[in-house]
Amino acid sequence: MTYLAKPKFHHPQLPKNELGYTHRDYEGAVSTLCAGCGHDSISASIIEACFELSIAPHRIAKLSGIGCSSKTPTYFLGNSHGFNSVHGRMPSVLTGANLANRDLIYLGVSGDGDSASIGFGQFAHAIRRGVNMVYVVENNGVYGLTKGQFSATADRGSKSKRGVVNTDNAIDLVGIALQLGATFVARSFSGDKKQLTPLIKAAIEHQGAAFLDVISPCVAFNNHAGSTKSFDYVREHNEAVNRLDFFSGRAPIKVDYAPGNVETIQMHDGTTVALRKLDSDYDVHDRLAAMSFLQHHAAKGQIVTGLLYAASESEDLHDHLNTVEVPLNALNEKELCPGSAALDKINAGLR
Ligand SMILES: Cc1ncc(C[n+]2csc(CCOP(=O)(O)OP(=O)(O)O)c2C)c(N)n1
Ligand code: SF4
Ligand SMILES: [Mg+2]
Repeated sequence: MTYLAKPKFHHPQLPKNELGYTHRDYEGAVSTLCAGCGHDSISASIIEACFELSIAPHRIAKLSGIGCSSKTPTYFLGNSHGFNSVHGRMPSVLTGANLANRDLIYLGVSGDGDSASIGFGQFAHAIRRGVNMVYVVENNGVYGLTKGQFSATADRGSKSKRGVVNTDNAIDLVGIALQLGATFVARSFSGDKKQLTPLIKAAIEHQGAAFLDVISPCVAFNNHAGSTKSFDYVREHNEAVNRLDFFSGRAPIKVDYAPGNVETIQMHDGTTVALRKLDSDYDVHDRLAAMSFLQHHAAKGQIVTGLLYAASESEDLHDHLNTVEVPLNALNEKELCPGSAALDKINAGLR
């Protein structure tokens, strides 16, 4: 058996969302990951975000590559579409699916090995094309599934469980995503549900390429002294740029009016995201400033978390390609084969 089904029984008084669904309707099979794995906490935040947004599960397509992280879609959204692809190939499969049916919400789940090593090129091209998706990297700095080799996001100088020191420079996927034009870029920590859940909600509502790097300690191979992706290290070096409260365009989901410097962002589709800024001169709409902020804090050994960049106006691959509004997989024969007269006209235009 490759997964354990959860019993269907649940308490009749479980809270329901606008659609009448409970949390249980957004869960998947019982996780087979190591107890305490950060990836399971990310799954919990994804379940919470989709429940709170009242998304009908059949409107979501979850896609992944290979790794412990890429196994997680089995453990959430059991009633959604899913495709577990090949190592590092999730972005191209997601791009194809998105082009064929633009009506679904695409959730790409990957690991640091899956996206920063074998799938680095695929990651880069999906981001630079502006595919409308939520791209989540569950980043533990190791290849967890294959027993803890350093991944390309492991910091130079960090130590493996066996005491080996990493001599390679690290790839910061957040920096790369900013440089490649992602229109929503954020980083969080698996153990910070309060920050992570609203970020996932905002990323889902964002129209365009939304990238979310989530530091997710691997309790089996990367949660010891010397690791820069361990719980303790991240807690000590975390620099949060803002606190995010998310309000959907349909109905307020969570409101927190505690004193502080609050900035409300108007999203492309009319929804709003409110940020509580900790740093008074941090501007989430300034890509260049975000890049320099990131580098500046990385040089000080600080991991910046929060919403680093959100474009005020964004567009996606369908806008770039000028595709029709109707999903391509729903076009009928008449629309697909307009007849020989139309073909003659096209041919004449090419002469
Ligand atoms: C083409 C190919 N090469 C190598 C592997 C072996 N392999 C499986 S998972 C993995 C790394 C996974 O690391 P990551 O994406 O960081 O996921 P994690 O397990 O850490 O969550 C590798 C190298 C494979 N399955 N397919
Ligand atoms: S090996 Fe690491 S990444 Fe994989 S399930 Fe265990 S703790 Fe999680
Ligand atoms: Mg990994």
